[in-house]
Amino acid sequence: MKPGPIPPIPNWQRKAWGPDMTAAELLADLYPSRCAAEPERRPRLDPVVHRPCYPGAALDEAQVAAFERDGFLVLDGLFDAEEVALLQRETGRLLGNPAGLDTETMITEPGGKEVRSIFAIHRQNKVMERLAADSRLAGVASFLLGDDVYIHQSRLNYKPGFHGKEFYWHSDFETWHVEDGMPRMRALSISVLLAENTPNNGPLMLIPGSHKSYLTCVGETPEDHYKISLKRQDYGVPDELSLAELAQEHGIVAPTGKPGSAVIFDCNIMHGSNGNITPLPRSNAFFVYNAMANRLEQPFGVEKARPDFIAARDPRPIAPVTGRLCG
Ligand code: 6CS
Ligand code: FE
Repeated sequence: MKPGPIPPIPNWQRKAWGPDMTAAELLADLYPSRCAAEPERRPRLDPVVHRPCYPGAALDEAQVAAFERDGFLVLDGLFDAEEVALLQRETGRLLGNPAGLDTETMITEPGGKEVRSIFAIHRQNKVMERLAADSRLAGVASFLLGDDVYIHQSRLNYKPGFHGKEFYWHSDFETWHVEDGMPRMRALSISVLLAENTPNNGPLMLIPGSHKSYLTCVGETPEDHYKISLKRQDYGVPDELSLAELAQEHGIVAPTGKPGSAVIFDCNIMHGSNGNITPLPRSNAFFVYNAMANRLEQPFGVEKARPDFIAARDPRPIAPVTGRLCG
C-alpha cells in the first residue's frame, strides 16, 4: 500500500519548519542550553511523529499513538533466533578482536579498561551496516520522522558484567543540538537488544512523556567534551529539581526484553541507565536515525563540532533493506 500524501503542515509547524521562516528565525536557536545561569523547562516545538499513519505503514495506529504519547516503543521479537545468533557472534568478535577497529571509536569504562562502547559500528562492520539499513529499523524511523533518514550515530554499548558503569540522566537531543548542531527534534534512537535486558543488569530507564519538555542545562561545555562525556557525562545533564518533577509527573520505566527485541526512543526523552554489577552483560546496538531535512548545522553551543564518528556530517540517505539478516 503506497503511503498517503504527507498532509500540509499546520501554520504553527510551517513557521517552525516551512519555507516562510524569516532569516532571523532560521538562524535563531530554538533550543538554547548551557548558556544561562538557571535551568529552564521549555516546550517542545516539534512534532514527535512527522507523518500520519496509513494502512500498511511500518507501525500501526496504536503503536504510533503510544510512541507519540510516551516517547518510546518496544518492539518484541523483531529479529529471529538465527539473526540474533549472527548479531551476537559479530558483537563477540568485535569485542574479542578489536584490532581492526578505529581506536578512537572504542570507549572504555571510566577508570577501567573494559570496553564501554564502540562507535560508528555501521561503518566498521558489514553485519552492523546491514542491520542499520534493515527496513524493520530504518523503515520505521523513516516513517516516524516523515523523511528519508541517515545514521547520525551508531554504537555498541556493552555494559559488561560486574563493571558496566551508569549513564546518567540526559536528553540526547540537548547534546546533539548544543555539541553537534542538530537543529530540530526530528531524530530517534533504536536500541537492538543483543543480550537479555533484565531489571538487574542496568536496562535503559526512560521517563515516559518527558520528550515533550526541553530541560535546558547550565554549565559551559568543556573543550573536547566528548573525550569524557562518552565515559561519564557531567555537562548537558539536567538539574535534579527538574528531573524530580518529570519523574513525579510521569514515573520511570525500564523496558526489559529478550535479545532480538528493540526499543525505539525519541531524541528528547529523558533517559539513563544504572550500572551493572550482575555477571550478565547488557549489550545493545544503538542506531540514531536523523531526518535528512534535519542534518547537522554548526553546533548551537560550542565552537568546534564533535568528530564525524560520533555525529555524521556528510549524510547519505538509507535505502531500507527488506528480508532476514542471514538471507
Ligand atoms: O553524546 C552522545 O552522543 C552520546 N551520549 C549519550 C549518553 N547518549 C547518546 C549518545 O550515545
Ligand atoms: Fe543517550
